[in-house]
Parts: sequence; structure tokens; C-alpha cells
Amino acid sequence: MTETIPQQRARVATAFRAAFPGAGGPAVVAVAPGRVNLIGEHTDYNDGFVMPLAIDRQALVHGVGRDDLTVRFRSTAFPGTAAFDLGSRPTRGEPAWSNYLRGALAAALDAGLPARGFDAIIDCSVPAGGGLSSSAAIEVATITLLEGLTGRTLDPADKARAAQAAEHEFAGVPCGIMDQLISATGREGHALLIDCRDTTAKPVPLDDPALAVLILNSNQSHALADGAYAQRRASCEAAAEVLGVSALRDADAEAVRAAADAGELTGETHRRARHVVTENRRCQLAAEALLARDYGEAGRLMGESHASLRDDYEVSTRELDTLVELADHARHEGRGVYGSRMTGGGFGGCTVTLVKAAEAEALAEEISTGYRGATGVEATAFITRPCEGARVLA
Ligand code: GAF
Repeated sequence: MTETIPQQRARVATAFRAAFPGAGGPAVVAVAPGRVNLIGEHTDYNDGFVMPLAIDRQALVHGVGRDDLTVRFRSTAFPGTAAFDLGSRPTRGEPAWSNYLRGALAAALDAGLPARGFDAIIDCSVPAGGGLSSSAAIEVATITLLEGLTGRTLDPADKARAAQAAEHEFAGVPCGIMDQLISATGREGHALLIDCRDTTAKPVPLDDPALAVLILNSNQSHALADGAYAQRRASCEAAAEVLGVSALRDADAEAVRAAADAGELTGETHRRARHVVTENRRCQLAAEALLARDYGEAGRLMGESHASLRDDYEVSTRELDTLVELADHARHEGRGVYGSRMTGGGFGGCTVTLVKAAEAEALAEEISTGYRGATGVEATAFITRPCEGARVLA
């Protein structure tokens, strides 16, 4: 069972009292969710389209303001206390886990939030390394805490940009804006079709009780800071330059094909560009299909997306492919699967599968069993629903 926010809140309040026995004053509790992306992968940093939803797993931070500018931060998951002064811009430091928080606070100050000292403890129910944006949830929750403690707020898109800047500067991952934006702006009962060029979003209802979003974690931890993600970005930029556009968002499949035929786009760069331009199109078509409640078509596009990420973008793994193939097998047999794909940056992490709600539990069990048989690894399955983005709890 997924822990509810009230349960998590109570658990973290107890942990806070144990960590900071002397801290008095009213507490501010901020939450920010992780995300799962339905389709539109590796398109955000190409100014393209994505369609994520905020999930019912979140970072929750419990903080109490201080009269000085000292910050003392603890974690429910890791040892140590991060202690620093917000009188100046935070820098990287110890313990290592605190760099997400330090980065988020540094970027929040840059974005114009005032400084205020506090004692806080953070907890995150988004699985770490699962490709469900636990780091974005932690960054956005931290900035939301500072908003709650200072009574000042950032525009949600600016908050997302600040969290993204933290990821770039303090975690060394040159990510796009998707994860932080959906964590900051998620809408209950909806996925968001986001145009990453201007951050405008169109809500896409996903509240049909007959439909469920099934997440399967390959439990093969993913890491994006090792250079493979940055290499993909660089290939996209090189392709855009060849095509004479500022970002691949402005190119289409015809233009990519023509450049390949002319020998201007070759090999890996060609395949990376082909993924991005076709994925942008698939993402928009999938939003139309979901709006029309045509789940079969949305699922078909998810299948194409996975193939493109596997073959052209080369960010899938044998384990993710296995999970998708098992879901696909159930789809062919008419057992309630609409479509399945890897989700997030790749190189490990999770798949997302659109299924009939009535079949979801049985499918989770069946795919997990098949996965164990094929890989020897235990998958973790959970059914999620679209949730609200970051906020201070009442
Ligand atoms: C990671 C990044 F953080 C996102 O910005 C996005 O590029 C995603 O990979 C791939 O779609 O989650």
C-alpha cells in the first residue's frame, strides 16, 4: 500500500522532534511529488512536448523557522546534519545528500526568495534512482518550504527553473525542465501536455476509473550524471545545427530524412534526431488520443515510443525491454494492456503501462513473475494516479 500524505506527515513530524528536540515554533510542511512521463521522452531539452503526471509519491519536508539565518537540515533516509548559513549563497558540502537542498536554496535565493534560517527534516517516498524524479521532488519541496517559511512565492514555472538550475549546478545533470515543472505544477486527475519551449501546459484528463497507470520499477538503478545523458543532448544540438534550426522542436521527420539522404545527418546523430522529431509528434498525437479516450491509440504510440528510445536513442536496457515485452505479450492476448514503455531518462529505472483498472493488480503480478524468471531480479510494481503539484500543507 502506498503511504498517504497524512501518514507520511505524521511519521516525519515524529522524526523531526527526535532530530531537533529543542526546536519550537509553528511548523511548515511542504510536499512536492515525483512524476511519471506517459510519452514525450528526451524532448524537453529540444524545446519539445512532454506528457507527464505527478504521482502519489512525494518529497515531504517539515521545517520550523529560526530567528537567525542558520539552516540545519536532516534526512529521514541518510545520516548526518547539513549545517550552513543562508546569509550567503549555499555551496556544495557535506553530507553528500544535502547538495540537492543546498542547490535548491541557492537557486531560490537567485530567483528572489528572501533568506530565512530554519531547522528541517526531509523524507522522500519517490524511490531513489528509479527514474521517477526523486531529485526534482526534493528540490521543489525544498524551495516550497522556503516559500512557506518566508510567506513569499515564486511563479511555479520560475520555481521549476530554479530547481532545474540546482540540478545542473549541484548534481551535474544537464536535465531539461520536465521533471521540475510537473512536480511544481501537477494537476490532480490530469496528465499535462507541456510545451517545453514556453512551459505552457494543457491538462489532459486521466481520471477515468476504468483506466490505471501501472509503474514497474526494474530495480536497476539509473544514473544520469555519468555522461550518457549529456552526450544525447550534445547529439541533438549538433543535429539542430546541421538542420539550421535553433532546436529539434523546429524540425520534422521529412527534414531529418532529407538531411540523411543528402549525407548531412549520419549515424548516431541521425538516429538521435529521428527519435526526437518522431517523439514530439507521437506525444501530441497521444494527447489527442487520450482526450478522445482512445486508449488503444495512446497505447500504440507508447509502444512506438519505446521502440524509438530503444533503437534510435539507445537509452533502454535489457531489463526495461523485458518489462515492456511482457506487457506487450499480455496486450496481444487481450488481457487489459493498452501500451507500455520505459519512462524517464532511461539506462534503468521504470516502465509505465496503461492498463484496464480491473486488470491492473493481476497484470502487475504476472509481469513481475515473468520479469523475475527472465532476469532473476525482483521488480516493484505500483499503481499510481495523477496528483496535485507542490504545495504547503494546511
Ligand atoms: C530526465 C531529465 F531530468 C528530464 O529533463 C528529461 O530529459 C528526461 O530525463 C527524458 O525525457 O528525467
